[in-house]
Amino acid sequence: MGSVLDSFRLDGKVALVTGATYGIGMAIAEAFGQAGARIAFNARHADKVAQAEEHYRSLGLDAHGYVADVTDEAQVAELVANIKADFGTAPDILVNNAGIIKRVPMLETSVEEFREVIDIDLNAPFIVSKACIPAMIEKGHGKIINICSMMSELGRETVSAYASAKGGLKMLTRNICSEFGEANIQCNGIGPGYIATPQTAPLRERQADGSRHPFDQFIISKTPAARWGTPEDLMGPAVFLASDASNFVNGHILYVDGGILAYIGKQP
Ligand code: NAP
Ligand code: GCO
Repeated sequence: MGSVLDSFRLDGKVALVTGATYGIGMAIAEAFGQAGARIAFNARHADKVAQAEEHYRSLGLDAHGYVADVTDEAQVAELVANIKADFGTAPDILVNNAGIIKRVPMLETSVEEFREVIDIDLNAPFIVSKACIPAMIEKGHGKIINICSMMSELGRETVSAYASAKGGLKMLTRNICSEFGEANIQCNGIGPGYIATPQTAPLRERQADGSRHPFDQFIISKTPAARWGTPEDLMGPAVFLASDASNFVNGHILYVDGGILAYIGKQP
C-alpha cells in the first residue's frame, strides 16, 4: 500500500472548474494543478478567460480556458465536447463554482433578479453536472464539488435569492450523492465562510475616515478566527474532496468558515 499522502494526488485527472477566472475558482484550479490534475475552466468574458489561462500556464500548469455560460445547456454541452477533444477525455472532477450574488432587500428584488441568481447559482450546477455525469459513470469514478455558502444554512437581510439558491445547492449535492453513489461518484459541497474576493469587496470597502466597513467589523466579530478567509484557505479542502482520500465521503457539506457556524458571535 502506498503512502496516505499519495491518495491526495490528482495525477492524470481532468478537472473542470467553472468560473475559475479569479477568486475562489482560481485558487481551487491552482490547487488541483499543484496536485497533478489538468485544468479546464470557463467563464463568460473572453478577456478574463485569456488572462487566467496565461496565469495558469505561467505557473507551469496544463490549463485550457473556454468561454461558456453555465446557464446555457447548449453552451455547456459544447464545453464538455471541447474538453473531450482537447484533453482526450471528459472531466473526472467537476467543481460547480461559478456564482453571483445580488444584495437587495427582498421587497425591492424583482422577479427577474431572483430568477437570474437561481439560474446561475442553482440551475447551472444541475446543467453542468448533468452534462458531466454520463462520462463519469462510463469511467467508473467521478467527483463533484458544489460551492455552497454560509447561506446554505443561514439567512441574512438582502440575500433572499442567493440563500434560496445556496440552500437548494446543498440539497442538489445530497441528491446527486443519493442517485450516483452506486456509480462511484462522490458529490460533496464546500461552504466557504466570508472570503476576500471581488464578490465580497463591497463589504470590505474602507470608510471615508479610513475605518473598517461596519459589515467587515460584523464578520470579524462573528468569526472565531477573527479574520476573513482567503481563496487559499479553500485549496486543501478542495483537493481532499477531489481526491481518493475522500472516496467514502459523500453528500457532505464541508464548511470552511473559520468557525462561523459554531459560534454565536463575540459577546459584548
Ligand atoms: P467571483 O470572484 O465573483 O467569481 C465568480 C466567477 O464566476 C467568475 O469567474 C465569473 O466570471 C464566473 N461566472 C459568473 N457567472 C457565470 C456564468 N453564468 N457562466 C460562467 N461563469 C460565470 O466569486 P467568488 O467570490 O470567487 O465566488 C465563487 C463561488 O463561491 C460562488 O459560487 C460564490 O457564491 C461562492 N462563495 C463565495 C464566498 C465569498 O465570500 N467570496 C463565500 C461563499 C461562497 P464571468 O463573470 O466572466 O462569467
Ligand atoms: C453576503 C456575502 C455572502 C458570502 C458567502 C458566505 O452578502 O452575505 O456575499 O453571501 O459571499 O456566500 O458564505
